[in-house]
Amino acid sequence: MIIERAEVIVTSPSRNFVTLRLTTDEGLIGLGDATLNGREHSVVAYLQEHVVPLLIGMDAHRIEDTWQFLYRGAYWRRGPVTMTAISAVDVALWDLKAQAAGMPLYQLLGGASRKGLLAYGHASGNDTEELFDSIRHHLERGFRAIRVQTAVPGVRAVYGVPHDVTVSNGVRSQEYEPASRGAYPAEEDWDTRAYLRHVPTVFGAVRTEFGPELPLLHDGHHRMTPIQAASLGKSLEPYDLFWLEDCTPAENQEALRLVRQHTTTPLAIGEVFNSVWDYQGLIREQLIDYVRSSVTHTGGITHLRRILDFAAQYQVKSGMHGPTDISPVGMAAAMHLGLAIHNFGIQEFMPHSAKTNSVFAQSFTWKDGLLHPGEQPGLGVTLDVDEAGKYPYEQAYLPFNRLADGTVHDW
Ligand code: KDG
Ligand code: MG
Repeated sequence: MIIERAEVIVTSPSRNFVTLRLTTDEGLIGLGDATLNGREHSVVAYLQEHVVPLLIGMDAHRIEDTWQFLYRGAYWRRGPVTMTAISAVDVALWDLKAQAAGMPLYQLLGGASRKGLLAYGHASGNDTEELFDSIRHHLERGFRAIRVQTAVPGVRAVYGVPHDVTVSNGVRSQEYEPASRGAYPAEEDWDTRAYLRHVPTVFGAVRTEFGPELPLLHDGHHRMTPIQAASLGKSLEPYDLFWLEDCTPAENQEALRLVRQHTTTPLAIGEVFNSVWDYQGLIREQLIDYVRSSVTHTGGITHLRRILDFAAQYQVKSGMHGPTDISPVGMAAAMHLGLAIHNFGIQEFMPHSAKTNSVFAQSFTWKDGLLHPGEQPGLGVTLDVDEAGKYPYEQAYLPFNRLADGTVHDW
């Protein structure tokens, strides 16, 4: 199975996606997600200039060898651009191997360990009424676990809460898309003390309204110092969160030690990580409970599986990143891996738009609150190249934060 063509396809149906498309001498087509939100073209260039020329003529069956060749052969290790590019190649090769074997990818990874994947949706609101509506809306759509994000009094725009809620036929659109198209990032503002005062009151109200059973999650989005994060974890304990995500900026693994000493709220981290080395201390010291990495940004199935196998030794589970900036190809890879591993925890699931789905045909199912990647050979995703061509790339940036005095703060 020889790689004859390797194309990097950039398309923007609702938002930007980058996909690596490999074609073999037998005419099989394998796909890999290479989308790095807000920095898409860096991965396009990495792939086009430095990786595609190496792939032509290669044996597509040699997944491990190709991974090591791209990782070690580059000399420069790790980093989101490199690891996203390697992931795209790795996932496209797994897609091809599974198609060649005539089985869905999860079968090649060891077969199903469960019926389907518990997935959480994103509920949010500017006030309690909006938030409750949004939670009900997600429950009606089948979600059995809900991430709760809320506006903070006095703060203009907050991560996770749509600024412009659209209402069509009486239904509010509650999907939050942080990257905004334009030539400059949107500026948001932030006040950690106001946030720390407000969030526990919101979770209290949600528990009173929806009862003790519903798994609730929350994303701190890297904004707190370790001691602030410890204080939030402690004040949320009565509301029994499934997890508190990214409570501190992720670069400093030691910060989590301090947080852990003060709270039993489960911790999830790692959507901006890209290798096992980012997790080494966190997992070995059992400072986290969930690994947030996506297949897309962490060196593909090959490398994320290695992280999750390491995590399993310490009872740390998966919680793969799954916002809309993980393309349908990346989501399919996550679903196959999640179905196969033993230490699956939960999958983030933010459904893609109809426009996105017109470019990427998918075979996953969503039933009784569980995702399943489907039974088609390979990943089960195809890319309609003509349809993709209708949506050219549009510059888009993630927002950034400033404090009241103008200081740039983590977004
Ligand atoms: O590209 C950035 C988003 O993927 C990120 O803001 C989403 O934090 C996120 C989440 O938990 O889904
Ligand atoms: Mg997050």
